[in-house]
Amino acid sequence: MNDGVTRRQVLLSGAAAAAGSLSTQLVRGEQTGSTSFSQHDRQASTEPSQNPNSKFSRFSRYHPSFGGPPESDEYLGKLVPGLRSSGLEPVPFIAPDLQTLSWKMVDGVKEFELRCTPVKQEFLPEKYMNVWGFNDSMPGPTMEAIQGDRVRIIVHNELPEPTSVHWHGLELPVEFDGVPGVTQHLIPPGGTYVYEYDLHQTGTFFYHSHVAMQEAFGMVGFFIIHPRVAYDPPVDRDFGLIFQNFFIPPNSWTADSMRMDWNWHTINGRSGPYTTPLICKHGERVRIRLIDFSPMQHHPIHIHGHTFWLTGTEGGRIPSSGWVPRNTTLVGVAMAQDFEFIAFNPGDWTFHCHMVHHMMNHMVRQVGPRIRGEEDMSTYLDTIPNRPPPHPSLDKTTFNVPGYPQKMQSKEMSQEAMQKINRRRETRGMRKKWHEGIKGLMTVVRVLPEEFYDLVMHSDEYIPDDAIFEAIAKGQYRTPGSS
Ligand SMILES: [Cu+2]
Repeated sequence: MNDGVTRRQVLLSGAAAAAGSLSTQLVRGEQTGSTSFSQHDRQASTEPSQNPNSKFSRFSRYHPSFGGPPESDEYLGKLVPGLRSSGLEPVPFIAPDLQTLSWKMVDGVKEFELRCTPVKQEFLPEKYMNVWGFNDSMPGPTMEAIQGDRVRIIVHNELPEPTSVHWHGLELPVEFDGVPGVTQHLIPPGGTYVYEYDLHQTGTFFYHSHVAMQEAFGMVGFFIIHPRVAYDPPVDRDFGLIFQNFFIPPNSWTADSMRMDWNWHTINGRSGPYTTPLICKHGERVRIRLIDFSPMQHHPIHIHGHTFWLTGTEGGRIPSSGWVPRNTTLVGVAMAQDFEFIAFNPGDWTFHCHMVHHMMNHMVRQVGPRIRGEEDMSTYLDTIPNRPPPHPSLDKTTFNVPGYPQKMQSKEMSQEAMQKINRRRETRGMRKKWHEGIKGLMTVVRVLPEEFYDLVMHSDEYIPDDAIFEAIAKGQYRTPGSS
């Protein structure tokens, strides 16, 4: 589209972007007569917020908007549909940074294969932690099925100890429930067990080892069961995130599942800022499904700039009469919750657990003899007024600040590692220092006007740091329906 190209030229004028001065005049000029929505989206969209006859005329999908009174369907966007039509099959489920498990149809049964494996999981660039998972991934790959399917899951145990797999929340025959002793023998190392059952539910479920310490070591994965026809109101995006905690000592790369304290936090196997942002288009209806699979910690999950509706739990879809508007909701251990909202507010919005100890990485207390070379406790106590200096390898400024955890003492990141964080497509055009505010159980939801979405996600053109953020902050984007 010509006007799209013009728009890119504007955005890509690096000097202007760096100076934070995208030309408002140019952008306004371009808006006149502009139709940057693709044909597809125009067909899919019913533009209810722009249609005076629509029952959602009081809620705008493109601006912060109250909608009608609390009893109305449009209150805070409650039942406002996405840009997609009703009556279609569900949109693809996306769990950022995780693979989807493939299946093959065998005699009318969807057949999956899961391997229980030790995993070197890259929590942060070049920081490979020793945990356990499935198919060399922690969390394991996402299983997707459709209500009414019959599934067969062939589980191979490639761990050095016995295991079994439980299908969390599924109403299945007892012999396939995966509980050692109670419903089956443990699967020995090298062994295989086959689970097979029908799915009559829909919702956000998950599979996990039913050996407690293996659960604490990361053995979990999504098991999404879709309805044949997407729920109303239809969403345009369907994201999934699994939140977990681990304790990994300062000089170790191996999770310690015995600890009842936690200093590393992952979303789909990565710690902020390595968590990949969730990208959606301005005006879309978005679902985020969230599982807490931490060993012991609950997570108050918070979104910025929007209000979401709590539309589902690990028990399935909540009738809309029971939906609750929130910006923070507590997700307890082994619970799932589905949030839906209209992405009416363009920008880069933080989405995170609000526990302060979960908003950082590798928290360690930098006091005591542990960091002071060969010193033992008695030497340390004898020299309290004049403590020996830290071990040379730990003699960094950050160590002078006890309990200052954000700096990731002894596990600081190289230039190359930082590039791995900042050179992902999904981060293009964010503020240069965005990663400083994203740690531990934090990620970003990017609500991008259509033309910026295409630029970020579908072009390989250079986008200067700050450019997208600045353009949005200055209102230099086209809002559909306005002129
Ligand atoms: Cu938390």
